[in-house]
Amino acid sequence: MKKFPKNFLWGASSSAYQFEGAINEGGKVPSIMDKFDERKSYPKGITGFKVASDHYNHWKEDVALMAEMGFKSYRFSISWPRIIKNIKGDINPEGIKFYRDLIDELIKYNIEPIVTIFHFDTPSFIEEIGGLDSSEFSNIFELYSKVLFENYGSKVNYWLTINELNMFAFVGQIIGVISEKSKSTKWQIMHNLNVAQAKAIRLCKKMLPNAKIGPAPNISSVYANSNKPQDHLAKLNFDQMRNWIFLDIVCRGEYGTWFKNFLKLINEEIIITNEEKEILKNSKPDFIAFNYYSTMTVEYASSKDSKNSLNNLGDQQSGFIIPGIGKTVKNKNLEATQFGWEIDSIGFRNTLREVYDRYQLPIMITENGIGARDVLTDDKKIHDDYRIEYYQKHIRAMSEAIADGVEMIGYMPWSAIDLVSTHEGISKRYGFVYVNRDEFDEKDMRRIRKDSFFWYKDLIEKNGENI
Ligand code: BGP
Repeated sequence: MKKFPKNFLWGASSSAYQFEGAINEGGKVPSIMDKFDERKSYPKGITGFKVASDHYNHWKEDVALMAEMGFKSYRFSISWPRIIKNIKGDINPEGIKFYRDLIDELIKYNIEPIVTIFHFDTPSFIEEIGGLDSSEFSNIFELYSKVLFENYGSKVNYWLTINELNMFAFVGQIIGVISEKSKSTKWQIMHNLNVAQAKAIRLCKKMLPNAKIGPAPNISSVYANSNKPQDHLAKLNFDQMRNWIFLDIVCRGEYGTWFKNFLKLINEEIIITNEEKEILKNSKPDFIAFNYYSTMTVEYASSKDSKNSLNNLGDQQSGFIIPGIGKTVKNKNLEATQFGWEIDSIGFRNTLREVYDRYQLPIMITENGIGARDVLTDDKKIHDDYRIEYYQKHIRAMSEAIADGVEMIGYMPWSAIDLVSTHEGISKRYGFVYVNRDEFDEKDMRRIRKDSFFWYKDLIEKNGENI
């Protein structure tokens, strides 16, 4: 095993719409996420994002808890609809102040702020130009990025462009990031997002030459379900579709031949202008951030195999069938969480290795973690030994990847403090800190340190040497 670098960024993550609540406070305008209850695909019987963990009103206390754990970094997103009021780009000073105070508070504790520009919460005013479907989207996104760079550029050294751009394409409907009214194909939307990302990178380099910026997709190794050659081919295809096309476009500046052939196979076309090609070619990131939860296992699916289900209603790893290419299957060698996500710590090492071998850029982990139904005991404790075990295995795997030669900057698992899941409510908890509320009973929102809180604090203190 190899030691973690001296300035390794230990910390954790969150996203604005899942954590802040206060959807109508502080001059914030609506986002696509605020309208979760109008969405057909949003499950009934679970809470939405109106109140979430009320971080908007608990941010000082929340940062103090992060500092107590010894965080070196905190990855959070800025809520676009809290910063920009309308399609003209008018700025909301209260929103600017909220994140300025948050960033200052983090810096006060020597916690490096790692800012995601856009994490799923598209402002509703974007609908006025046709939403993510519009080729105008990237310009509006660039203007918003400019406001962030102007206001926080002197204090933020690490920027992340768009959270899980690849998951917009695959599970966009279930997470709710792609409007149910959307007319474009998901691949056109994906392209619009890639252009928006490239414009933000280009602008960051121009305005903040000392800052670093990277993408933050959800990446995972793909396994073939058997050693049949056609299953291996399915693996290669899913690798491309799920992972590499999204990293190739940002790191290498163009879509590979595989992707062009794939679009023909599924009878889809995307419009790419020459100007966009130029921008994509000249906007390379400084590092790769990615989110890792599990791996994917696939086998070949013949062209007669059921109908195309790229419109997945499963999750990041399951529920896909593409006739002539392959389909996802359960991996019998892996155990799963209470929510059915397979747990694969060796897969984490494998994924780190693959990404580093392919792009040779430093890596930051911006999500990893276990969603569980934590139980608050009578003496007000949470004995989340399963979470500790999950982290132990994954952090050990990461140290082994470092020994393999992977260059790592930091580890920010999901999530710092409990927050609301994308579509499974507050009962699917991820935090080191428990938030005392249920799906519909908001109780007192008290923050309670879980067992994993003390474990992680100790690990950070020892810079991971006790793993
Ligand atoms: C990632 C998202 C997060 C987050 C996490 C856990 O895909 O970037 O926003 O919520 O997954 O997923 P879920 O909330 O569905 O359990």
